[in-house]
Amino acid sequence: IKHPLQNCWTLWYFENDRNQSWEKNQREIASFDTVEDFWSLYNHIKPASELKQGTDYSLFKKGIRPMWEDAANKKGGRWLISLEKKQRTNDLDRYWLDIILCLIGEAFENSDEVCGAVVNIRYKGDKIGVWTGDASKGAAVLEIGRKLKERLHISNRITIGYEVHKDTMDKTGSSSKYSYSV
Ligand code: M7G
Repeated sequence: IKHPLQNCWTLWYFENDRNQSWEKNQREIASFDTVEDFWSLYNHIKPASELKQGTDYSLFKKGIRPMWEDAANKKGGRWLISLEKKQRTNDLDRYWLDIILCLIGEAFENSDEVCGAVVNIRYKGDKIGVWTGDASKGAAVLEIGRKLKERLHISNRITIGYEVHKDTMDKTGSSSKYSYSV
């Protein structure tokens, strides 16, 4: 018997094709709801560090699309981990796997608030976001942020911020406004 997960999760892949809308470029790869099926999927896809620039992996609870517009995301936001270019070699794959294990292992006290996570492979610096469903639930958002930092062994000298999707969407300049930070 396989070991069941509390939730069923869907892995998505995004590749930028300018002839199609952003939403259409999000492709569902596979869903899994057991530990064993997670590892067989994980072991046969490329690690994030080997993806092309401009692509994303997203892992979301089944039924939630990896976009702001989804009903489960529209009042939410993300904890954002912005990596320096050189961290692709050392930290990116480890962070992404640790985050996946936090998600599917329901590591947070407020795991119900978690919708999914996204890794963006970008020339200017890779990013990982952990998406939660309700930005107004401050205590839950902060607990998730603190646990993330702890589980990823991110130094206390580094601050990570939580961005409300609405603010990301309306962002005019490059300055981002964080609603919470830990
Ligand atoms: P990004 O890929 O999150 O980061 O956003 P990047 O700037 O480092 O590449 C790039 C662009 O993708 C945004 O400006 C939007 O045009 C589009 N985009 C990103 N997200 C997460 C969404 C989304 O959830 N919904 C829609 N409609 N567009 C999005």
